[in-house]
Amino acid sequence: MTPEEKFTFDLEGYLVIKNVLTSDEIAEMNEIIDRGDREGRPSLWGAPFKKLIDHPTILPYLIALIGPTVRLDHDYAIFMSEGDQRGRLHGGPDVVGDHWYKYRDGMMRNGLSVVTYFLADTNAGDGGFACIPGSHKTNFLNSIPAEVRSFERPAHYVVQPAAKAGDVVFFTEALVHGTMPWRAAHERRSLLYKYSPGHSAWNINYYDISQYGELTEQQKRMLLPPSIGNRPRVVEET
Ligand SMILES: O=C(O)CCC(=O)C(=O)O
Repeated sequence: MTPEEKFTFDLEGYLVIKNVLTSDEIAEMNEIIDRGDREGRPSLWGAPFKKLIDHPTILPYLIALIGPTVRLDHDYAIFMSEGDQRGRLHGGPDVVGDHWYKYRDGMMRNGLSVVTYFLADTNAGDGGFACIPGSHKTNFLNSIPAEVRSFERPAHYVVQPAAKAGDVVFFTEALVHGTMPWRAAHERRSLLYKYSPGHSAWNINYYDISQYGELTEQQKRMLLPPSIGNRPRVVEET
């Protein structure tokens, strides 16, 4: 992570990481989705999706923000057509649970965090992922009005980041976030790969690596169930 990315993540609780996927990769994934793979875990939809478990551009962010024991907790896709609605604003730093953000001695750490791959453009005003920048550090989580949480009343502190196909939004679940109604004529296509520190789990269902065919040693480490004693470290390729 660059110093400016560290500054921005600490300040806002999310990052837009540009051009993570190539146009060939986006086209290949969209073709597989067009052929009908739209249900369940995207990581099981074939090689291009399996690669996202430990994408080399994203791995340094996972290690810097979640730590070297990072594990994939769960993954799913969001598809939305014009007029579709989903979840209101939720998340935020919680006292119990796995939504947390900490800083100490130059190190940032997070509980459950999300890597969202955009397979279609999301322009300003299209809807989809929205958040309250900086709310991962709020002390007044319960003061967000219900009508702002439900997007019935716009508020200047709620933003909907624009991202192009191939970009990634990385955010901590300690950030207040949700899904604005989708307003664009084209389909929203997002893949959400959600990671936790090695000692924790959000999802009760752990990965069964026998479903995945061939996996690299790194991918196997990242699909391990939660534990911390002697857990193998995830490493960046050199
Ligand atoms: O990308 C979105 O629409 C929001 C996803 C969400 O609400 C979540 O990850 O909990």
